[in-house]
Amino acid sequence: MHSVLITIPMFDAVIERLRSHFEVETCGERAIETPDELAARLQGKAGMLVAGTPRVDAALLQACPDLRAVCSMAVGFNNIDLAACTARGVLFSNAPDVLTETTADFGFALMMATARRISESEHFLRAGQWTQWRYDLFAGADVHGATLGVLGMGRIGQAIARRGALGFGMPVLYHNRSRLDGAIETQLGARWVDKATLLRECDHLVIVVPYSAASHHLVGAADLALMKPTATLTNIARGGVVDDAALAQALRDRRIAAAGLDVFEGEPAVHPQLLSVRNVVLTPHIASASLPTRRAMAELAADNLIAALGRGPQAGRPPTALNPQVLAAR
Ligand code: 8YV
Repeated sequence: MHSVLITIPMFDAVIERLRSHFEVETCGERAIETPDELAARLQGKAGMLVAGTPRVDAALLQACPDLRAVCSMAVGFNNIDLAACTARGVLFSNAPDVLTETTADFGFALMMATARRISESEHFLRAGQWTQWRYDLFAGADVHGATLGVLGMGRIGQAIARRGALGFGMPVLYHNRSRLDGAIETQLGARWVDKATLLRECDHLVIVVPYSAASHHLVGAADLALMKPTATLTNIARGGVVDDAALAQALRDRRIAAAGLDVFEGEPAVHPQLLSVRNVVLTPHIASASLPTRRAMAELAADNLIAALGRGPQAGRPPTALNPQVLAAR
């Protein structure tokens, strides 16, 4: 029987399911994140179940010669060196699709909370500062009918565009390296524009691009300067896609009206200036966090692990492997 390591706190039912296939070591209540602890606990393990952390690179793989499969319950995999996995014959799978609608719900909610100043007004109320009604008390921007800008038009970007266009009558502009099929653009009512036009023309920008070297600081000071002073920016992509220091400054200077952030450079640390400005809604990387969706993400990672290590009805065919060729070569 193979041994596997679950590096993150996990649903009991998923642990039990994996126990019917493997010897399972769990991490308890605290995720294993440091390379040294990870390497030590991976000795003799054929598989591991991870999420958006820890970093899996050539050095870790070299230190863990028994490892055959790394299965993540996240869709984003910027913590994984996929080429290094493939070179060492280690299968890697992520968890697409199961979180698309839940994450889009959250992106839309965060954008609405940002536009309508929900967090800021709640803090005001809790602080006992609400003494009378005023016509301009936390008056924000409308969402319905405003122009939605989507930066990164993958599955989640499209689900957000659909919500905006069909539910809120929003004209949708988007920027993506590749344009969508014309039929999908028509269905979403979405128009491709270059990045500068997107930034200049949208009222509410939602960022949903995967993180890579190419998307590092895709939105920085010069980009923020193009936006309308009344515009909002929502980031549910990854920390590092937005230059957080530049964003904090733009919020402080009211270069843009407000931001909604679920992801941060260097999270769980948050740039101190973002903590001190009021016109930002901050959440701790929870866009996919509905219980049914988190369970579906974990089950999908387990499906992949079971299939990758040659068990179950899908043996040898992990459903969402990104380098399935390594299995053929075994
Ligand atoms: C995860 C995410 O919760 O799937 C992703 O890429 O960002 C989230 O759904 C996160 O990665 C967990 O580390």
